Amino acid sequence: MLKFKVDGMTCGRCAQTVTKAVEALPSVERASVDLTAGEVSIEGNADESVIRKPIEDAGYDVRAAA
Ligand SMILES: [Cu+2]
Repeated sequence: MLKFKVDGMTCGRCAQTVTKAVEALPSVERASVDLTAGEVSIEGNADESVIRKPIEDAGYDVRAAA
């Protein structure tokens, strides 16, 4: 499992947007957002470079792998 710190997620709608954006990747089985921690957890074998783009395209900042 991969975890990323993502900036800018403030509510359930943000969480849903990020989850959907990441789950649209074929290499991602499941994504979940922890709003309190500002983290996105990803199951699957996607790597960081692939995950980054859809999250940033959705308007959020990927800070680092958590
Ligand atoms: Cu929001």
